[in-house]
Amino acid sequence: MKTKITELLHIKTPIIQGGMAWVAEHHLAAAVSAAGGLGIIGAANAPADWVREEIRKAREITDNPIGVNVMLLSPYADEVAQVLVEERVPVITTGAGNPGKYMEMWKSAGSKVIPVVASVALARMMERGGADAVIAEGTESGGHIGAATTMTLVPQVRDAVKVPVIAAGGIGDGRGMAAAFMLGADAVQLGTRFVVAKESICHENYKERIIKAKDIDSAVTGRSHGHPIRQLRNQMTKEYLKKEQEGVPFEELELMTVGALRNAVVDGDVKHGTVMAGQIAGLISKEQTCQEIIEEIMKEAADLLKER
Ligand code: TUI
Repeated sequence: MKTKITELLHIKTPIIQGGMAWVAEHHLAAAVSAAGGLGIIGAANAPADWVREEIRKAREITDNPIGVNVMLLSPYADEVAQVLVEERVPVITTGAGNPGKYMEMWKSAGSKVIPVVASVALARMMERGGADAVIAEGTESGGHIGAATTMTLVPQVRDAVKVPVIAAGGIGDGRGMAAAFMLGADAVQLGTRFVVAKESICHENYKERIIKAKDIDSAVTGRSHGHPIRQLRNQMTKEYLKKEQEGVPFEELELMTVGALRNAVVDGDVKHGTVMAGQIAGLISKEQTCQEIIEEIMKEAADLLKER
């Protein structure tokens, strides 16, 4: 399928894998890119040297383009930004903030820059600042979320900017992809479905938790202090939400979550750890290879879009 995004990024299929902390490392990113989508290495809170190594390891697996996501709240964001220039990363996505201060250095290095936006205002600002496309991410997503739904955000961003729009949040199959295209998207970004990919190094307990999840199994912690995080309900969210309701200060709540995502993803502690996942987790029923996932979604979406 050809779209503005496949042309811009030199990829075969308009499916992008989200840059998820701890999960989106070189095995997953390379597998998605090898299957024709765009794999993304999630820099998250990792040091710049780790990011450089992951880029190089991914490049040993596939010659197809691979991107990197910069989580702008990271203490290493400046160093990571520089590594991406040195490594000539073809596609850079950003999350959890405004990447304005890096735009010039990345653009002059020849990278395509694609910020995640959670509002029309930020989409407009990013376009003015030179973004090559934007990812309109709805509140259905896992992890750090904005307020607008994908259904409402995507068409409004579509109307507000001229650059291509990638829809994210709540998309897990070909129906979701076709729907996003109807709303004006030129590509989709999926996270949760790729967490359970065979090539994902995520702990089996975490994958199993997603596969067993039901439609209303997600909770949002941190709303009271302006850092909302969507994750699957467990002992951790129960305690956190209770403390939040009691008005426990932000600093104390933060202490509860230190290392909690790693505990879930790497060690498989899905009871006390943070199990970030989107609302679409309830739809995801099996572990498949990235190639199977991409082929299945593309076939389903193409059939639906043909029926128009
Ligand atoms: O970034 C994400 N999702 C994430 S990042 C993450 S790691 C983390 N762990 C603990 C605490 C905080 C983060 C887990 N999930 N998605 C992209 C995204 N960006 N969603 C929403 C936004 C966003 C929100 C506001 C982007 C820009 C923005 O504007 C703020 C500004 O500065 O204008």
